[in-house]
Amino acid sequence: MPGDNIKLWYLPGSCALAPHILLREIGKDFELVEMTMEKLSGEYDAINPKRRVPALALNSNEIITENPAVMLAISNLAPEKHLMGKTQMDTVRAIEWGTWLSGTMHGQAFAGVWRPHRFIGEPEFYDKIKAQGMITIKESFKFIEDKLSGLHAVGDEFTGTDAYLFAIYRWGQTIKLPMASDYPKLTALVLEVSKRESAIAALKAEGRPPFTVQ
Ligand SMILES: N[C@@H](CCC(=O)N[C@@H](CS)C(=O)NCC(=O)O)C(=O)O
Repeated sequence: MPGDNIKLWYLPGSCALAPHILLREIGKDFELVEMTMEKLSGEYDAINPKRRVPALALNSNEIITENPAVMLAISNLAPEKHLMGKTQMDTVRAIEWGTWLSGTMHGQAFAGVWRPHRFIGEPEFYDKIKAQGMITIKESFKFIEDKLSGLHAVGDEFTGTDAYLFAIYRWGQTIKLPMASDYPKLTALVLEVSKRESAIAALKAEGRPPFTVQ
């Protein structure tokens, strides 16, 4: 819809895939700004001095960062779609999932494996940080698997939490975890997400191959 002036900064295949999918769900025009690791500093500091994606601009003056907040802001643009849950308690649950996925699964577990320098200055300890990160990733996927009871993480319809799980599941594939065999309930959930027009289009726009279970 004209007037919202929506802009999303993203890195291909990153956690920003989740809000990217939600933007396609709401069906409003938006602008995508593809970033690289190099572009995360410099001019981008004016957008997000934390030097991370996603960042969402609304009406050119509100800049929102942090995935759960970004997804809530997008959901609020089309409240009738209930993208962060149908009831107030669903929304609470979506935020509960989002803060844990962002803080523990992403900021602790995957960051340990991919960004060990964020935890310790001495490179000789990186392998230990990576190994602990891998343990936490596996524990976290197991936690998700045990928690899921159907094809959706929150309520009985698609929400941003499913999109977030989809983005993170792909990282599990990237690090070659046996996702399909070890996490069958999560695999069924992300397969549902992967069939949505929004997810297919978002992967394509980010230059990623179509999703497949490996
Ligand atoms: N807490 C932030 C973390 C965002 C984040 O770390 N994003 C990654 C992409 S998945 C990033 O920008 N990485 C750049 C880097 O590690 O320098 C959130 O949940 O939005």
